[in-house]
Amino acid sequence: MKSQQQLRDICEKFFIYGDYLVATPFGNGNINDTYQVTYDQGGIRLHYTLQRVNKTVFTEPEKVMENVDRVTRHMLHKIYSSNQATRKRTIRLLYARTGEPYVYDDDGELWRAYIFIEHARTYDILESTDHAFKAARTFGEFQDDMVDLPGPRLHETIPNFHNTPLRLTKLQEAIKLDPCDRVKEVSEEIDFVMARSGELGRLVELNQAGLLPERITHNDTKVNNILIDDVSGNGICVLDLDTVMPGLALYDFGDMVRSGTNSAEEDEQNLDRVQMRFDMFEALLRGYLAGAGSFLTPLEREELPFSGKLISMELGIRFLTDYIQGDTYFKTTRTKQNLDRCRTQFKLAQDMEANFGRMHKLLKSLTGRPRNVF
Ligand code: GN1
Ligand code: MG
Repeated sequence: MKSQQQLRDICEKFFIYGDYLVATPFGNGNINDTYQVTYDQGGIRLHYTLQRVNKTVFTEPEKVMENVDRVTRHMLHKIYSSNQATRKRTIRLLYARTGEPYVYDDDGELWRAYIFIEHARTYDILESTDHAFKAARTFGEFQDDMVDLPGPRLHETIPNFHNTPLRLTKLQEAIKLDPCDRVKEVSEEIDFVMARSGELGRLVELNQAGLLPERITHNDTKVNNILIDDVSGNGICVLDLDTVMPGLALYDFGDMVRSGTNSAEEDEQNLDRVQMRFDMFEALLRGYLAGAGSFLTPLEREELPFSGKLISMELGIRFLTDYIQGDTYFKTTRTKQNLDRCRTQFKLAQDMEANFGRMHKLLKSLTGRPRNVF
């Protein structure tokens, strides 16, 4: 944890008008450290977001920042060229005295700062179907905005991030090593994964076969990565752009379904509370098609229901691997938190299996009709 003096020193490296007052921890991301910083400018309090990029997870943080800089500038350009009232604000990086959109602290850690967007917040659990629709539409619009991002290809900030079969291989390696003697506690979870191992490669294989296109995707479309306007309830912009890179659109939709249909917290311990909410699925599907419908191919549409289950399995596998390895990747605040997180994901995957036919029926009813559906 950094002291106020250290945080102030970091902030001073950026061009920020006024006097530093205080920095307070902000949000509940699993990877980076985030602060809200308050400045006094001529008697008025202004806020900024300050973030330390986790260099264990992002081993080439300058490449992350090059991507984020290009993507945020492109989003700004889209706002200028669009007249939609819901899209007046977006995240904007501050530039440092060096001219770069980041600074380094004395420990060699990379920090960035954003202008803070006021009267807006994020939600861990979707509160209404209207909220779900708007969140998914905002993610869909983001993908749509990225369709014409000028080249070159973005950096892969975490290679193979959504390569689900490789995530399975990593789990199997962790099971073999069993460094913390935890494998004996998780045999049920391992069986659950192995019973579904045959379908984990489905989207990656379709991509390799040239049937699913690579796009620029967000790759972390948890619903709390959408900023919602306090007054209108509209999605303002997407947050957490570290993993924006080449990827498959379906993993983005899947992660919305995984996080947005969940009736409980991601680390809920009482699994009876964890349910896949079908009404939220419907709203997410409608919202996503409203934002991204113009470019999705027929096969991408067809695989939308499967994508939610696939990424619930993938993330469950990642949480399980981290638990077996001794909780070294995802931040934890209590023991077994990663195991609880894994179990919620598998419960959701199971619910989605049970609802698969219904999801497809809904999809057909929405995409089967030629026009004015969304
Ligand atoms: C991490 O930082 P955060 O909480 O937005 C993770 C995602 C997971 C998510 C699960 C770079 O995202 O992949 O889906 O936790 N990000 C990275 O809550 O691994
Ligand atoms: Mg986040």
